[in-house]
Amino acid sequence: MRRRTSAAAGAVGLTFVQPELFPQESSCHWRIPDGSLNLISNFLPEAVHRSLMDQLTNSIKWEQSRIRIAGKLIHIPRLNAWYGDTNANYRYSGTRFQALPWIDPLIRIKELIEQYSDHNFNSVLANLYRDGQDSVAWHADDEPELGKNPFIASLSLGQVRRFQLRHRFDKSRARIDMDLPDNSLLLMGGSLQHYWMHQIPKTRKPVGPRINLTYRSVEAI
Ligand SMILES: O=C(O)CCC(=O)C(=O)O
Ligand SMILES: [Mn+2]
Repeated sequence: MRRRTSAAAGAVGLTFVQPELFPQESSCHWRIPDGSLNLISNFLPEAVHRSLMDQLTNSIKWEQSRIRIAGKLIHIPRLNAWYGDTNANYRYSGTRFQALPWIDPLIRIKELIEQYSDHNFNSVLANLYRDGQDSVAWHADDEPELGKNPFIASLSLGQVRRFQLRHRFDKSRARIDMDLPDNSLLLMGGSLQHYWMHQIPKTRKPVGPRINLTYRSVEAI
């Protein structure tokens, strides 16, 4: 990763590298076993961030996906869309997603995250949480096409929502709760997807829309 700074509860601050590339951001590294987790605040420069929520709300081809659970097709509680290189297809709970061709804002964000993180991506899963009843249930991003130790970069825009992680095997580990604010970038790497599950729970609070973009690299399998 290019640069990191500052600290928050449960996290440790690291040192600056190349401050000229992302002058506005600050980041914290969560010291957890079995994986790596970094949260960067104010990631995108304001000129890019300013109109992005409206732009993505209007330009992404949002779909209501269905997944099969116990033989039944059910609507997932959010809208989503999968963009990527031509052969970057993805399977999730029995549903196959064919990548839509990249659109300009998604490519520009991809390039900024690649510059920052020193990782490359060939696809992005976009999620739209319309209100507090939209959510994503406990899961890990551990599908075989994501490779052995997937590096996933997750950009949040709009309404702040709670993100939770729990260890899959070590029940003595406390659940981690963090809020993902507008324009924050969560980097998940190492063995995190094998040992930890994550979710965005529903909330009864009156909350506005949130867009989350998870950049990934999928392999043809
Ligand atoms: O919305 C988020 O922050 C997480 C989304 C997520 O975990 C996923 O799409 O796999
Ligand atoms: Mn996930």
